[in-house]
Order: sequence, then structure tokens, then C-alpha cells
Amino acid sequence: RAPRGFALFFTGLSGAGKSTIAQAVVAQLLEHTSRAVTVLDGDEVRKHLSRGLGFSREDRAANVTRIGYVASEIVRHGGVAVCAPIAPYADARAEARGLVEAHGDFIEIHVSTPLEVCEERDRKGLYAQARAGKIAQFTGISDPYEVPEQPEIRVDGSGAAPAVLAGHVLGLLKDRGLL
Ligand code: GGZ
Repeated sequence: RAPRGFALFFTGLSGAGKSTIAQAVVAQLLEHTSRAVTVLDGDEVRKHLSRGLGFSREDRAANVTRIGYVASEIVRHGGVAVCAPIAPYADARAEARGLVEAHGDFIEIHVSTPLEVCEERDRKGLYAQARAGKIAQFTGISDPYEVPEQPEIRVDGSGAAPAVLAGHVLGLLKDRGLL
């Protein structure tokens, strides 16, 4: 029988390091499993699955629910789904969790890099644009981020190298018998 699938659901601010840490996790995962690992990359998701959606509360919820649905299908077939949206609203995260948990484990990873660090780095210049009012509803500046109260694990992107943080995530997966 196929092993139980699981979803890794990274959530956190823009620039927190979600994608970078997710990539490091995938690299380490592939050394430990022969299972299919599918990354639902944020840019790709908004280009295809969620094309046309913006950043209103409703659109963000729709985006996160779609990601949760695709992840649930992957998990249903025993695969590993890796998702890394901002997912700022607790209710949308809970909905994604519910979809996945019908078929396997949902591991919520809060990438808790402080806003000041994300804004200071400002790798894409988006925070400066948000401060200047050129981007509306920007998470952390002019739009909320509801901090996860009970994620399976919290990692601070400013606390250690991505590979080290990824190692913490792998450790959790081993503890849970998923690897
Ligand atoms: C937040 C925005 C916004 C607004 C564009 N607020 O750092 P990035 O650029 O590459 O990642 C951010 C991405 C967020 O999309 P998500 O699909 O992850 O968001 S959500 O889960 O809330 O649906 C950022 C860019 O899109 N971006 N405008 N207003 N991030």
C-alpha cells in the first residue's frame, strides 16, 4: 500500500524566505524519499491556477483554497505537496488544512522572519513601493498577516541558513514517521 501523503504548507510575509527554505527542504527530502514531490510555486500558481486573482481578502482566500485543493489531490495519491503562499488569513489556512487532512498530514510551517528584516532586505523592492503607496493592500504594510497560533513548526528566516532551517523541518517529518 502506498505510504500516506503529506503537504508542507509554508506561510509568512513576502521576503520571509518561504521559497528559499522550501527549496532547501525539497533538496533534503529527495535524499530521503523516492516519492513524488510536487512544488506549488507561488509565481507559477498565480500565473496558471490562480491567473487573474488579485490581493483582496476574497482573492487571497480563493488562491489559498485552490492551492489546498491541488495539494489534497497530490496527498490523496500518496505524494508530497510543497506550497509556499503568504496565506495571511487563518480561516483560509484552516480550509486548506481541512482539504488535505481528509487524505494525509498537513504540516504548517510558519516562516516567522520579522517584518523589519523582510522590509530591510526588500529583495524585490516591493516594500518600498508599498510604503510609497504604489502597491495597495501589501501584506504587513497595508494589509494584515494573521500569525499562525499553532503551526506544526516555526522557523525564523533571519535566524539561520536555509539549509539549517530545512534540517529542522526534516527532523519534524522524521519524528512524525513521515520519512
Ligand atoms: C503581498 C504581493 C502583493 C500584495 C504582489 N501583498 O515576494 P513575492 O512578491 O514574490 O511574493 C508576494 C506574492 C504573494 O502572492 P501569494 O499568492 O503568496 O499571496 S496570498 O497567499 O496572499 O494569496 C509578492 C507579490 O505576490 N505581491 N502584490 N499586495 N504580496
